[in-house]
Amino acid sequence: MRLRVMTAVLVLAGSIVGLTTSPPPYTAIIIDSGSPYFVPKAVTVSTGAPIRWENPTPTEHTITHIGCMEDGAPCAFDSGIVLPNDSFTIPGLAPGRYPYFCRVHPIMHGIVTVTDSPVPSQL
Ligand SMILES: [Cu+2]
Repeated sequence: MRLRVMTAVLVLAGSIVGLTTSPPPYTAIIIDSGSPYFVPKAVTVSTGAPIRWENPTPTEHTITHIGCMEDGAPCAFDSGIVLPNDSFTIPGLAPGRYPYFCRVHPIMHGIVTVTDSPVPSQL
């Protein structure tokens, strides 16, 4: 009897630990076939915080910083083609605003804002 109670307590403790496990160590942006195309369309992250774009659509996309298309502007990130069910992760960025779009579908736009201040987690 006492053993059963102990087992139940351990299982309960284990599930509590499971529930409080920290979220994935990156901010996830999900690519969508319809507007707003990048979900969420605008994200704010801390300096150096990784960002990951996931492509669950049946279509190829890119995640291309606007600067990559402008002469002399810094190109912060350009994924190249991201295949369906694939993803693109960047390790982190310096503070600033990073508008980006999809080369395949230029109507697809999003923006990443990177700040020095701590950012509350976005769920
Ligand atoms: Cu696209």
